Amino acid sequence: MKYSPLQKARYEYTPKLPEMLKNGISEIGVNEGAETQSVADQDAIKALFPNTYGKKEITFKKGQNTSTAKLHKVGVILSGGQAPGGHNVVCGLYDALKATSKDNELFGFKNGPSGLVDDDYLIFDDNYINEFRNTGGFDIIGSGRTKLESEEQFAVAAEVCKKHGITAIVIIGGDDSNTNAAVLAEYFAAKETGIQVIGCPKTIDGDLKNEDIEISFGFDTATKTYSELIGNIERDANSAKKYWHFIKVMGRSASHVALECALETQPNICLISEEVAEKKMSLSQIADYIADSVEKRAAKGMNFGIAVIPEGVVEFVPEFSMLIHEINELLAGSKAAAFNELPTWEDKYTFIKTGLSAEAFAVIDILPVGIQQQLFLERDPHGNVQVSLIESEKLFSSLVAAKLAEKKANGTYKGKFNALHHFFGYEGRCAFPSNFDSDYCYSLGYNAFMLIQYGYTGYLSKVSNLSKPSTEWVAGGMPITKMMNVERRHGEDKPVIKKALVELVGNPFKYFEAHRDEWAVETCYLYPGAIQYYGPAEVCDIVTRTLALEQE
Ligand code: FBP
Repeated sequence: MKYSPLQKARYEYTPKLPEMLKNGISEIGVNEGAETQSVADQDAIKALFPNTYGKKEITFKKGQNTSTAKLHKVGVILSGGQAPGGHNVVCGLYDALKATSKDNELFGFKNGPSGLVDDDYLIFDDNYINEFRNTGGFDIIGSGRTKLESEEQFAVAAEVCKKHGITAIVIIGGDDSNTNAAVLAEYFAAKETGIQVIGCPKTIDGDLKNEDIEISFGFDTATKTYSELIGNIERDANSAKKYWHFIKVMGRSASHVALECALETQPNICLISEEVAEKKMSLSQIADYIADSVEKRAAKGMNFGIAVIPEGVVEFVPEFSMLIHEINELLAGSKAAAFNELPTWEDKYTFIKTGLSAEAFAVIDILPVGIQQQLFLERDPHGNVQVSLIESEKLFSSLVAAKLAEKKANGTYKGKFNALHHFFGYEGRCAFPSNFDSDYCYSLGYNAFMLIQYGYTGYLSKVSNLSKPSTEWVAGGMPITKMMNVERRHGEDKPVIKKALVELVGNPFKYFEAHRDEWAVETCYLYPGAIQYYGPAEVCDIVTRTLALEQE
């Protein structure tokens, strides 16, 4: 069998478009709104983007298409981690392009932004693209994490575009990739290349959002996939009644994924990195918080539970950040070689003890040996600790076990604690996109072409009013510079799109906060089940709890 039954069925699914994009290209008019300003640091951003700053907000409407007809050759790039729906962005872009003229062409640059500078591409046709409609993954052209940020790269990109007659590039990526899209758009405009750049908001992490971008695509499907799995584990835990499951979910900088999964499944514990940072929580305090839930549940005869841990949490623990900083210093440059040559872990441990401050060593000392070794042995090519590789689910379960051992010795805890560990990340990034992501992504791609046709550059494709049925969605575009501010990155002040962390005053966190004490002690699990693609709208078209609460 070449295709699974669901894959075949999904090829036939027709993604829904917002009302104003539905009636065909010739009947899509445009409204230009007010001029925009960056969210902060206006003077600095304006000076850095003299050609693309301050442009107007765009909304499409039903009406006469007033753009000037021309042949369009467009290039598309997928950038960064996979997110369900990426294929549909490409399909929407392709369909709009071909609906305008059969002679229009879509180039797919392969394996991420590097494909553009390496001139590595394919040209889409119906047969090729039809195999990817409504499917997960980025395998349609591949993705990559190479950054397009230097003038040399931009000059090569301009040459490649000129060679093929390409006059617009669509970059599908997260906050970093779209920041680079804005810089590229400014470069192309300053050099009068005539090449437009349009971005599309992607990332399962959900941290590319703001007052204009309500949600990045992929978040909906990925969190529904993790929530299904967490719900299944909850049911298993509640059946067997003998394990505490420590479940790490993706989300390196922000905890939107963990929070959404908690809202969907009501686990006993969910850590939120942003809260850990705000309250300056130590590892020991976090372990106490979890151990308290274990103890209270054990007192009620429930020696089982679920703890959801966001991937990036340890970076938000102040003492841990200090430790990482000291390790990076301790092993900087040639010192790493001396460390690597030490024959045994005991020798290395003595080296570490002498090299770190007493405070940093105190943190090391409470970590399980496996994590200690991970910190020192698995470093990136620059010699830095790879925080994302730290198995924080194991770290916290072992800290909790130590706390419980103390409680047992004091006679306050009499339960049993058996921990199991899981990491849900890659499982969700390439799932078949939910109907929401199928529709949203197709609309983003279609809309990106409309922005190109109307001649805009440096814009992010924007589809909003997303908690409503797709007929009420609003399609348009927002200058990327509007989302930017200046931040210190790698020792330099840089114009960047502001990363959206979980807001502790926002509705989703407030809802979680209001319920978590009960969830910590009682068994209040919710079982969301698998994503539904066919059936009644109330099970097929549900938006995330985060989006629904944000738009309440
Ligand atoms: P993007 O920010 O590029 O969308 O990727 C996010 C993510 O899925 C994170 O949640 C995860 O930490 C990371 O990618 C993993 O990256 P890699 O695919 O390089 O292992």
